[in-house]
Amino acid sequence: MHISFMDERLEAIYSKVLKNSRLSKEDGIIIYETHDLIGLGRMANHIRRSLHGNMAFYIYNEHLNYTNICKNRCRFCAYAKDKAEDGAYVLSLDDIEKRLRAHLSEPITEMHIVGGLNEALGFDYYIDLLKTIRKIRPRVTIKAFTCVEIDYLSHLAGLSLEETIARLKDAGLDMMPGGGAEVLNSRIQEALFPRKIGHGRWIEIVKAVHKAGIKTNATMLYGHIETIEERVDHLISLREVQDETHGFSAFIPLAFHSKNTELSHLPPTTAVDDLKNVAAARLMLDNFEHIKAYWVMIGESLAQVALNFGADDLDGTIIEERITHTAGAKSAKGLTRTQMKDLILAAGFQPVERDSFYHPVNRMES
Ligand code: V47
Ligand code: SF4
Repeated sequence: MHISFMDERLEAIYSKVLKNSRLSKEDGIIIYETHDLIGLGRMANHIRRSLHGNMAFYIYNEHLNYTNICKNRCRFCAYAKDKAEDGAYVLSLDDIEKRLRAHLSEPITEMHIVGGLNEALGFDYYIDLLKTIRKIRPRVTIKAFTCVEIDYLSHLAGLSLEETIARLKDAGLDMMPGGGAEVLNSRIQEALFPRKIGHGRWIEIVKAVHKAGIKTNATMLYGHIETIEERVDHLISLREVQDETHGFSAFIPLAFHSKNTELSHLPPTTAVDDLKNVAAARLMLDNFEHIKAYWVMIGESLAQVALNFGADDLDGTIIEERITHTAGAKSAKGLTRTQMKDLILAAGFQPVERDSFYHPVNRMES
């Protein structure tokens, strides 16, 4: 397909794209610097369509955040609280059972579970949490815990990484979400999340998880203090891990929301930057099959547009999102399956309900 570019630096990048050649760090920097958003979108769309044609995926899922008490207190996080603070909570196993039973009429295929690092909870809580979900929802995929929680749990249980992962897997863990990496960079870690694991440990854990046969997603939190070069380095680090393990399923760019955080002076991300992050991911992450436009963070309307900028997945119904809404997200807290389908259809794509592993879900509609 011929594309006429406004920014002629994109010509050389496009000829690499057409030859399926890997893009360099310098290419990545141009991708973020360029003002030729349409040219960028068309290149990313070319790859997106060659992988997935006109299909756009979504999942019928539910989020569960078991506690917001967290000892890390990352500066960008509006969700975490100290245990004595107003609004701090922890869901007991009974609470979780009740909540799951209350939603049993929703035929979800995935539970997405993450929470803070709450020192009041023992390792058994995590094992019993997985077992409770497995008991009530025997067929859903349990996608739970980030590498940050895995690191914490291995210290809490006094077990090696491998043993910790094996115990969680035995209790029902099927897959892991992509959070916790933020930007893999020590300058940003020191400034924004000094108590949380950094680049080296995150990569060590994700490799161990992949080696145990558990797929994960990957993310990048953008729109705070990171530079373009740091974004590109982050994408290249993920690409290198994927070359080695092939354990990543999807990449999700996460747009920073500053309300109620220590960084509340920062403006929201722009639509241009949101689309660039989707396109950059599609172009740089040549060994990732899926790029998600997470509608919660960029809003339903821009997520539709992102389907033409490299994204092939809008994530899911969620039912009740808490983390980004505490930080001021204006999107809905959850969407119905019909709303997800309608968003995709209105953008000119064919909606495909998928399970956690991108197998199509065929439902007998009544
Ligand atoms: O790790 C925290 C980010 C992540 C804020 O894998 C914030 O399918 C924006 O990882 N503004 C959790 N972002 C969310 C996440 C995720 C979401 C949806 C799907 C998947 C998946 C993963 O949210 C955290 C952190 O990077 N975050 N605070 C904030 N104020
Ligand atoms: Fe805790 Fe995660 Fe929030 Fe950091 S981002 S304070 S680790 S809940």
